[in-house]
Amino acid sequence: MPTTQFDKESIKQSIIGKLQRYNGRTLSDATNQQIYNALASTVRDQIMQKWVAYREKDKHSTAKRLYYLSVEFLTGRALHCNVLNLCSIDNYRQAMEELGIDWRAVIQEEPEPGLGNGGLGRLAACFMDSLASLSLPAMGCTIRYEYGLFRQKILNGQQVEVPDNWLENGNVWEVPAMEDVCQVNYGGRVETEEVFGRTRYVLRDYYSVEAVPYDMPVAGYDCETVDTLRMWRARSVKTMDLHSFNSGDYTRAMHEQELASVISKVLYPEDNHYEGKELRLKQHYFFTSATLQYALKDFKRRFGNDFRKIPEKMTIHINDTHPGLAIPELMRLLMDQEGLGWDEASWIVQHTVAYTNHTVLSEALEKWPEDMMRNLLPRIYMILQEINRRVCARLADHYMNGTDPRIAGMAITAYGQVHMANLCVAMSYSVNGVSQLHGDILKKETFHDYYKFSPRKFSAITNGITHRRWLMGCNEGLRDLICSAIGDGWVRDPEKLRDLLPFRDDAAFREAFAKVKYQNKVAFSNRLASHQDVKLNPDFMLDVQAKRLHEYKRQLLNALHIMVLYNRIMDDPNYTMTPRAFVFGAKASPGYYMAKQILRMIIAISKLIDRSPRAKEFLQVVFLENYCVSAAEFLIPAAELSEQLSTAGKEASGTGNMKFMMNGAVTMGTMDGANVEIAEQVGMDNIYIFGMRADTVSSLYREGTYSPMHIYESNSELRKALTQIIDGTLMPENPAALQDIYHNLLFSDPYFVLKDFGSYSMAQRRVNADYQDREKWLKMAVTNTACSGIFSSDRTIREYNEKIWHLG
Ligand code: 26W
Repeated sequence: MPTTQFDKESIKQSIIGKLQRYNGRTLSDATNQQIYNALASTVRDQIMQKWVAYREKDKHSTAKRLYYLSVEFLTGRALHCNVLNLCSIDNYRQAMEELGIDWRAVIQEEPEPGLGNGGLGRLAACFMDSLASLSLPAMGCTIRYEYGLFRQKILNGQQVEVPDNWLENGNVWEVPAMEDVCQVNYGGRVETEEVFGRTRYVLRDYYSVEAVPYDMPVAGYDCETVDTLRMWRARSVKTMDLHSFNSGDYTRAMHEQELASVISKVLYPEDNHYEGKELRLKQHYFFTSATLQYALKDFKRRFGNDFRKIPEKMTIHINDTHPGLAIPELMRLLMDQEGLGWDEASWIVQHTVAYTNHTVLSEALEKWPEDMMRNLLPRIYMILQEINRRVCARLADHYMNGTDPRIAGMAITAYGQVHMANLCVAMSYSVNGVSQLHGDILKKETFHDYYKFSPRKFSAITNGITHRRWLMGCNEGLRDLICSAIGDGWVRDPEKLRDLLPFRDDAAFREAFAKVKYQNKVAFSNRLASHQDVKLNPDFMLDVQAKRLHEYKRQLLNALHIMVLYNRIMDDPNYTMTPRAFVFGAKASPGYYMAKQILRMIIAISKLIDRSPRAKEFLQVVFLENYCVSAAEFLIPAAELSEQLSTAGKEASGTGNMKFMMNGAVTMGTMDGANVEIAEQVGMDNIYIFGMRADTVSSLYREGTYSPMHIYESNSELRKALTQIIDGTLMPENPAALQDIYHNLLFSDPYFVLKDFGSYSMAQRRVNADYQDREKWLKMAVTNTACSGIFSSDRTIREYNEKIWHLG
């Protein structure tokens, strides 16, 4: 079937027609937002044609399907990438030009769906793009949050959170699928019934919430596949209590409605820190149950009641433990609804569910209070207890000792808590880490005892990013330059980017590469000027750390180093250095006190430098407000140095590191997560590696002998920078404001900031010198882009499919 294409003329007609019909406007008096809507719904029309055709074919397919469950999908704006994947960029661009519309301005009108916190959610979005582009049958499943991650404002040097009402002007891309509305039940009590000699479990006195699916098409690149991202919205089962309404009690009538809809009201702004909040548990069960009800319904439509075939026909992939209730929920549906026995249901689950772990930080591992689970989901809790009983019995057998201490560590319910990671490891057929190092840590530490028990379950699949959004979409200058050098084979096979390697030695190519980078810096600095009233000098080297604010990611290492540079400049009138602009992009969880302190410190440093004409000659610090996918699309193509500073062993993979690399930034990083593999790809000459290795960190933790005070005493530059946190240099109007950072570093330093500082500062000296050598630096930059192909999520998805899913 030929790809459905809209030619330039029909695009123009469609936009003008839509403006007239929906807005009663002509082009000349339409706002950019109205034009965006007309343009986006034209693109949508084009996708819908493909979607209908694809779904018609898919309906009759007997192929295995993937359900990818994730509490976050950080998709970013859809318009540009959709047009890119439809291979229609030129048609749309020309149509817009002939209509006199500024394409770049109009695409900025799209509200960004911020339905994720960071890495985990963005990974899920990259995966959807790759799944569709590789023509694999998949449905992404999540919650349709009315409010996404908060928007960040900086007021008086501090973060202020503003609600993200992304649906305010409607969402062009979604379509409700009313035929799949279903109910999710909470509370009540479990009763048993004897039916034909079998015990049946029935839930009584529960309350229900209705789950309404909204589908977003995910069009693959240059192919017929259009997969679906299904987002569930919660609403009350009773549409309205008419009696209360008629008797004038409007508030009571509305009450029910509102209670139900809170479930899909807002995304929790937590990243790598778990809190046992009941609403979060409700959210997790809500979209997991709705998804499984649908998956089972679809299975029955295709294969009838031959449930033993489930593992052959679908994989339920759980993105971290958040959708882990898929395990007891699938058992519940198979036993209570379909009448299967425990052994059969449990066999099916253990061959259908696959689990990816994304973090080893203990404060991030989900453990739900047993009481909460019992009250909110009594039948699910019963099933969890029975799973636990059987798992522990098997372990006792295996260890030939029912009191072996390892059993408590592996149990699903223990010490009044439900341990979600143990549940997922025990009951999934596959457990994977997201980088090679992370996979090893899971085996050696986090899940060591489970690994010994069933080693073949465990694997490592290194994360990836979609090169369509993160190179072709956001860096058109570089895309065109690459195509002019090596053709466009890399678009389908990104590992062909390696063909760029010989161009390192081509001076003209290097200069063209530098020119693209410079233009991207100018574009980024223009965006900054219009969003934040900050003037960034594009002639400064652009050094970027953009990621969630977290102690383990060590923005503090960067901040302290800037203070040291500031002091060198201020203390020595003859000192010079390569002028550098440090850009930070980071949101802090609203309740994470230390993260907010660190954010304040960075802004204080920025102001300190601004006050000093001498420091300003060499340094600039910019805090980029509201770091999000759209901001990243401007920032990353402009970056020259990528800061990846996590304490080794703590960052499961990182994916920002890959985006920077692909866009020609050189990495400054520890041997952590995927940095290790980036180093392998580019070679040690094209990366700056510093700091302790993961094994050293882990023995330091075990020994417990680390004393940051020693380092404070022996390193005078560091000592001075630390003192300036509290002596009024940074915070003249309130010197004590940041004292908790100071104390934390000096008396505890749980992430070894001081320990790694010396090594970091040495590596930064090398950066400073190397950047002066233009030829050397550009060779490194080109090498990074050339070696980045392996980090395309197409490679990641192929690996998942070969090792875990076996779709199609
Ligand atoms: C329950 C609170 C909570 C919320 C989110 C705990 C943990 C999370 C996520 C698992 C945190 C996360 O996003 N992890 C990141 O996942 C990326 C994708 O695999 C990795 O690249 C990052 O290293 C990892 O921090």
